[in-house]
Amino acid sequence: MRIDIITIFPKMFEPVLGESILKRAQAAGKVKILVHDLRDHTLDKHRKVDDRPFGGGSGMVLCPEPVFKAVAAVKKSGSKVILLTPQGRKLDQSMAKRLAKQKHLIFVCGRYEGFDERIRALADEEVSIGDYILTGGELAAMVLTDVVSRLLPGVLGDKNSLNFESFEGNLLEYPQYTRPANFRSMEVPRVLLSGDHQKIECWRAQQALKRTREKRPDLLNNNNKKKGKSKWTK
Ligand code: 6GU
Repeated sequence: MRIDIITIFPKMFEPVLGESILKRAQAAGKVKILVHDLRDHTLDKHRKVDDRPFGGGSGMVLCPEPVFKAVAAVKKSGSKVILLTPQGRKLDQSMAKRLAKQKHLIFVCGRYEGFDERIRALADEEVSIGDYILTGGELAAMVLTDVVSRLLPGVLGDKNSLNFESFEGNLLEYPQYTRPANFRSMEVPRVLLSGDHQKIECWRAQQALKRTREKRPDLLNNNNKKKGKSKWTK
């Protein structure tokens, strides 16, 4: 997959793209991520990307011209243009899975004060990462890059780690333990040390359900939305 990110703060992305799984995925050629400075697509010597709003009001508004140019410079047939804005559809795991099937994503980072409404015409989709306001779309673009990239074939080493994670089949993940079996008098549940794989599976299923009921009952009342099935709900 290829991801192009259009932003006025390209440096914000360096530390995130340059570490850990995103770094490895790029090095292995599983995903190609290019960050573009919106100011490179301005025509004036001040490299101006925003202006005062028509009709008055506080703050500055992102101008359409540089954004249209920047998108045109990377767009090919089959590209999907996504505008990061708090007005977008809220990101969830099923949206991530759908986007992970695309060949080419273009993320346009909006600014908190707003962008010219005509920029919306460029977007195939508008995406938000939650009901709160960020100072800009950059952190949202990083979140989207991360959730999509880790779903690409070969990005996560262990195939199973995708199968049983949270939100599969609308359930939170079961509790996990590692050594030591007794840590400061806190014991690992005995069943996990039993070696009885059927029992362990059963315990994990019960725990996942219990946890979800306790922490995120909304996920259980939300079955209509998700298509993902876990082995527990088959
Ligand atoms: Cl995509 N942008 C901004 N500015 N705030 C947000 C957001 C995006 N998603 C949630 N809050």
